Amino acid sequence: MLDPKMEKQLNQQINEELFSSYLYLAMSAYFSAEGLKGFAHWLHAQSQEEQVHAMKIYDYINDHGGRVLLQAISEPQASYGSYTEIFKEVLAHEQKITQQISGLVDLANKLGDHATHVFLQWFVTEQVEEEGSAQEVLQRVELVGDNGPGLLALDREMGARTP
Ligand code: OFO
Repeated sequence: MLDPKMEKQLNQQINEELFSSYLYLAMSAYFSAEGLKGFAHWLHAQSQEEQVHAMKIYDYINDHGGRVLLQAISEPQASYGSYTEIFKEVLAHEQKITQQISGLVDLANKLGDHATHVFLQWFVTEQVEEEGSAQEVLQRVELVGDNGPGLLALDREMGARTP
């Protein structure tokens, strides 16, 4: 049986993961409109991964006698000043999620909730990967800057992302 405090925070994290999905989908739509299909594809795949994250928590709450309560998802930003700004936002967002996951781990420790502590380890590891890939893309986008051919080459590379 989940402690009510843990249940509340896990429900909040479902919302954060779904917002992440929505945010990356909005960014994907932005790149589609810009004609950069590779970046759009990369962010679309990222958006889908976030739904998987949300569903992992959803299933965990249900499997542990908790109650899933879905909340409204905030509207994501629709336009950006530059491509660099988008990936700075992706990295900052992932860093925020990492902090939230750490907060959940701290709460699980405080409550002596070993099952949730173990469950959250997957997310701890995943966040290292998520921050790493956001950082890598940001560095490349910064490197390429306004260089058209460089941007198109990077777009092709981004389009090759597999789930
Ligand atoms: Fe991109 O992070 Fe989910 O958890």
